[in-house]
Amino acid sequence: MVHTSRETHGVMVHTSRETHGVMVYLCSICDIDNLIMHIYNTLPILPKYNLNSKDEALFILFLTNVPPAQLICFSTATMAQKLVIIDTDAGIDDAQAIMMAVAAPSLQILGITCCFGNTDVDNVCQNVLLVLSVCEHTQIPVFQGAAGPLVGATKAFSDHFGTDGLGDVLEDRDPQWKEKLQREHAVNAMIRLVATNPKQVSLVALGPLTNLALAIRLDPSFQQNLKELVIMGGNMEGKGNVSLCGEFNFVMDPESAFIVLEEYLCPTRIASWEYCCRNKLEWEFFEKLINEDTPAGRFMKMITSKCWGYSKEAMLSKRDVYFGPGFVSYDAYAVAACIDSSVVTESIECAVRVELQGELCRGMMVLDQRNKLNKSHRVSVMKTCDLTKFRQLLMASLKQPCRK
Ligand SMILES: [Ca+2]
Repeated sequence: MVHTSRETHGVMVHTSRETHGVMVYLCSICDIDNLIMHIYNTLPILPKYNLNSKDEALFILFLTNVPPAQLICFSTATMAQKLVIIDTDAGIDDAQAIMMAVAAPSLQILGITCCFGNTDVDNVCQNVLLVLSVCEHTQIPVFQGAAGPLVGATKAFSDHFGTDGLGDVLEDRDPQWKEKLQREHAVNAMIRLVATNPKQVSLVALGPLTNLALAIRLDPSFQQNLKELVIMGGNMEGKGNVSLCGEFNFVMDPESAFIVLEEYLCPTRIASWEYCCRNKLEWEFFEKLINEDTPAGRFMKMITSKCWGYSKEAMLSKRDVYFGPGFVSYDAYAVAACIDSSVVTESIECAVRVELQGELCRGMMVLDQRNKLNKSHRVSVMKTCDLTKFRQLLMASLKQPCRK
């Protein structure tokens, strides 16, 4: 009878092909009256419903003549959601990660802050606006942030995701993009949003950490009011992708990475480059992913179509040398950990520091597993990933647009 199910933080939706019915089980923190209103707003053509019970906050709703696909997509905006700010340098993997975040019913994205990185910050802003447009989540505010690192000139942008960050295949850029940005600077927005929601916001950092370093310089209490920080960046085995020992996000602004890892004392989780690569997925899965026949799927297929970073052949002489063949969507690992901490099955708890000197190691993250640095603050360095759950989150991210 039941052929589809999804479980997310106390919400379970079952639909049956025969009756086109849905059962919604709610945990005790949910506001049932708001949910009923929301279902009516989302599905205004509801023919009828029968409310069976509110006992113990268990709520079963039967609907008829509503396609299951619609039901699977209805919003859980009235649920208790995790508040999130995403800081990004929007390349292709950031686009994937943002899609995953906006698709997750358990997240409420307060804003997306932009930083230089994969491309210049103007392109990053445009890329974020475009991704939100594809997913029909243009209500999420986007803020422009740092255009370069704290110290020194901006390094040449990597062409890993094309010069525009999204694979150099987009022909029609939105001439009105600047008008769609918020006027407030990204760093001010981060400080304001966190101060307004103390100890409630998860900050997910997917690019160079410049905005985060600036935030703590402008407001030293910023990090104290964060619920948690999740970073994609750095390395844990001394293997580098843009330098011998350095990972891209940290190498683009080593001083900012240093400041963040020394001064952010909130709970911190790090998806290093090696973590992502060691938990790579099969290229066959990538093919399945980009062949989702949805606006998001078609968009992802287009932006990866000419990008060597998503080429099985091009990777043979690069990442594969260390880790063997596989497809890696770096930033999505950090968002997945934020959505569901059980996606990470093993972590290393230790102090870390970023090397700022040296010809070979500048920008490298060092793990202090023997506590030689005598740092009291320890972070959680992700080690292994539940790939089944990760695949599910990736697939859900491309089934968009989808109302939350
Ligand atoms: Ca990124």
